[in-house]
Amino acid sequence: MQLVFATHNKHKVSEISLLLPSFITLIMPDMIGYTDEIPETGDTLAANALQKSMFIYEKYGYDCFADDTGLEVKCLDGRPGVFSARYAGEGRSAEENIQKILGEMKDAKDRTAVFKTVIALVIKGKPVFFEGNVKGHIALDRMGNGGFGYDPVFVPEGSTRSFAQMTLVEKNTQSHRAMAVKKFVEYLKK
Ligand code: ITT
Repeated sequence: MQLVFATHNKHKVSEISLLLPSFITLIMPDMIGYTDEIPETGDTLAANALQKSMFIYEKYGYDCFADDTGLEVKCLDGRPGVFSARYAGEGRSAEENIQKILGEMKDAKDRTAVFKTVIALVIKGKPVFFEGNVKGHIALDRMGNGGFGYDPVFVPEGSTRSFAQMTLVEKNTQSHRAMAVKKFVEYLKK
């Protein structure tokens, strides 16, 4: 089965590839000639995931899926949430997003947070959604150099290490994305 993964994020591709069974062949947007930005202008993770996968489906006719992810921090009233990619401003780096969160949480006692992923799968134009969540907390400072995005400051519940201090395989045993992908794979197996 061939599926386009509507993303330009290579880290997501590496994580997800390790979790997919061999009957699924991933096609990346550039392999079908699409190298521009994939629009995501919704105000929920589900809306953005659907927008990304529908965009490719409608343009090229391929069955497709997309992942939209957000970090919800309790003491920031759920921010950055759906705006996680551009929290420090349009075009800003992951490092700048991290520094903004750490600055806002300088005096925070409650550092709990949830990482959420929604995957939207579009087969023959019909959407299905899969969600994965992981609870954890925001570290006092960045820890580790692995992973991407907010990984250096997110410590999942039950661990003392951030996602950036874990191997891909370890992150995949407990991450928001892995939880959503497992549900997605179960669905495709049926
Ligand atoms: P797409 O092309 O798939 O849209 P993206 O990087 O824009 O890639 P999202 O909108 O889903 O992806 O991500 C929102 C933000 O959350 C962005 O800043 C990511 O770096 C970050 N993020 C997503 N998944 C993450 C993860 O597993 N660990 C840490 N940060 C993550």
